[in-house]
Amino acid sequence: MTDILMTGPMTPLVITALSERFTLHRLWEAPDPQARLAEIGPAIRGLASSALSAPADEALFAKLPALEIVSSLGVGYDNVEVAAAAARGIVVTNTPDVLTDEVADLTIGLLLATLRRLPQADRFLRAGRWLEEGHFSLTPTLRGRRVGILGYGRIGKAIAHRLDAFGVEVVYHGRNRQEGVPHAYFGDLAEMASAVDVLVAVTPGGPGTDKIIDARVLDALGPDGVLINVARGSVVDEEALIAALRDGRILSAGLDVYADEPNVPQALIDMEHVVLLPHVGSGSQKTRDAMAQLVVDNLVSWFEGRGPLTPVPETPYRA
Ligand code: 8YV
Repeated sequence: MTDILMTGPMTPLVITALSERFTLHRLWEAPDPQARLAEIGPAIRGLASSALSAPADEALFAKLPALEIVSSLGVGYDNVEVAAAAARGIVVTNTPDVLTDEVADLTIGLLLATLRRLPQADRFLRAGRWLEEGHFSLTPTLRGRRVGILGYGRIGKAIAHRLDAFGVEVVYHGRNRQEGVPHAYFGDLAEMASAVDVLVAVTPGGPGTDKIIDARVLDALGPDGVLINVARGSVVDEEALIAALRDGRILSAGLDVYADEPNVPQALIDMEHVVLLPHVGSGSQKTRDAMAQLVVDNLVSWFEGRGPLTPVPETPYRA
């Protein structure tokens, strides 16, 4: 049977399905993972990985000389060093499409929760403050806002489509202007930030987008501005964000992702006017099961000689 490596725990569905068809090596369970890796590394032909596993990088690939494919859970694959994989002829797959609607739904939920302060209202009621103090304070609103989407890919478009139905204007920024789309393009992120009062980050992580939402962009968003980040923590300069929130240079933020997960800066936790989620964008049972199945299906398809199902564009496979 083909040897597959898993460096960190993944959902039971992946572990069970892979164990049935392959020899699955669960590296995190070994008493000395490095010693185990040295022993089994030469036989490994597939790697099952996720954003939460150890990075799939050159240091790991160097120990896996027979590696053919990395099947990664998640649409984002900044956990995989794709250039190093490409150089070694290793194909990388991710799990696009199956989570698009789920993440877009969650983004709308987070946006409304942030503007209308839903978690704060819930806490207010539970603390008995409705009885003691009367009505909850009036909140900001989505009404009349203009939303800028940073990252107008599959999920970005699904968010924009939902916002169209909410009757708010949507614009976008990305590397390129896209033809035949219903939303206006901004070639410069800071320019878009100054033209909107909600900025939704849904762009891939990695070196190309590292801290692109910096103090300048946040200042352009302005004192009534709200940042929603469902992308990667790396996309935002977290220190600059904390300072902007603390100084009232932006109004609020709804965050699902952080620079050093699961560590969330205490400064954010201490702020009553932000909404913080523990990276749950795709986290429904149904969607995570679909993502897990796609991780398995990519490996099965590859090792049955049918090619990868959802290869990322940077790695060598050509259909
Ligand atoms: C995580 C995500 O990957 O799809 C993505 O890019 O951010 C999430 O779905 C998921 O938590 C698995 O690690």
